[in-house]
Amino acid sequence: MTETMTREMNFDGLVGPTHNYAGLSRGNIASATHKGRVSNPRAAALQGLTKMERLIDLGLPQGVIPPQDGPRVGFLRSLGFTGTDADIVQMAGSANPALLANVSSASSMWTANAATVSPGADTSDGRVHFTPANLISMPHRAMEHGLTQRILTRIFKDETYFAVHDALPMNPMLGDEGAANHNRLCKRHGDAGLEVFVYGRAALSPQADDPQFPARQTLESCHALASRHGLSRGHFLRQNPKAIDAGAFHNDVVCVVNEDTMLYHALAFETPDAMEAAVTKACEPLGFAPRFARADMPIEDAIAAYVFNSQLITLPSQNSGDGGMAMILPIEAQETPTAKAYVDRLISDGVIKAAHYLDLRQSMSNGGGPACLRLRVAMGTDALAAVHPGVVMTKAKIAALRAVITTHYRDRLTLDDMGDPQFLTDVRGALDAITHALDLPALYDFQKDVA
Ligand code: SUG
Repeated sequence: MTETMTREMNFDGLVGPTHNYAGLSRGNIASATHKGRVSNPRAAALQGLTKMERLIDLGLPQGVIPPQDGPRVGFLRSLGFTGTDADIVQMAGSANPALLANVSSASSMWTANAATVSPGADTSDGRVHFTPANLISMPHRAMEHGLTQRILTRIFKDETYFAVHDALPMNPMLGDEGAANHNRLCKRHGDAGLEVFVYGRAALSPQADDPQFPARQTLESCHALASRHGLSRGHFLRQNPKAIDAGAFHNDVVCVVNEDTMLYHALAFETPDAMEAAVTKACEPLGFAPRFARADMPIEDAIAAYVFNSQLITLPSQNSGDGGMAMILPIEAQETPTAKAYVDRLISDGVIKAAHYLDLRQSMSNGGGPACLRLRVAMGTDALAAVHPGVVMTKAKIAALRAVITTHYRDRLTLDDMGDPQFLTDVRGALDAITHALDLPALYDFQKDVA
């Protein structure tokens, strides 16, 4: 029997040409703080590509997920706007700039929110299961799941290995933010794991201390995900309302897991000792004990530095197997003394071998760090070979996308620009070039309309 090796592949969201700062996400401090700033979509996308390239250089498989199209003219049409696409964006821009900002967001770049992914080692039919997140808590994000599903179905279309579900119903009881509130503990990526779902509130059993800021993920959605993915082991933890009110709008702002290791802030969960004991017990049947590295730096530092919103990755070793772990962090973590000290301690304690600090400031200013920008998919060799080759990143593809971005993306964008018909033309030119580079023809509705 041939042994298939399982590897984790990160699928990063390519930052879209409409990347802007509209202050759309209540409870996300960076989004609120940078509202109205001039953005630089070109720099944002190039920063993202540099991160993808670093992962390739470290020997990890890397994929990309194309941006969504904005402004979403079809959505505006459904609200009663009529005329040509150019008329519609212009009219929406003068009638309701806030609406236009919402339909123009490039928020699909944060692919940790694209879907919840359960690898085949955990599911009853052995396939990798994906549920696109409905993102119902934020109007600008609730528009993503339809196209997300279309994209995932094109990338993971081989039903021998992959099952792409519909998003959960658009009901506030089922608020779902995807992988940002989902972790997986296992010995090695290919082994059966404990899928840990982290919810902000139980929609049907509200509690007196539920947070003031939106608690986007519900317990009800976590149960539904575990059940439709056919999981043998699921564990459900409540986010600490104090963490949400301090700005941890997703659990991945204060916690990161890779294989048997969990790094987290002391305020991420209500009772950290009880959490560690319960999770350890739940891992017993899997034959390993998780390692925890809890940090008690001020929560404000953790949120400003996004130190837990890092990628914790397993490095390949020269002779197959385990080459230890590394972290991909935002540069803000290096600039925040308490966060830097925590990472240094992880190195000296042997938890990680190396820390890579990257400039992702354009995305960070909207509350999106390294972990937000990627969707993790653990797959065996055969499934990996079935991934749509157009989205598998190589040095050549990085170079091709850099050229597209340098040619087509603006280096300065304001909210007023969203209603400019020339901007719509420019955006569509960029998206055409991207779908060409990724071999994903007729992906967007505007490409289908042109017969
Ligand atoms: O949903 N920001 C995103 C950031 C998502 C981060 N993802 C993870 N933590 N996994 C959000 O709040 C801001 C857009 C704006 O304000 O223009 C925004 O949508």
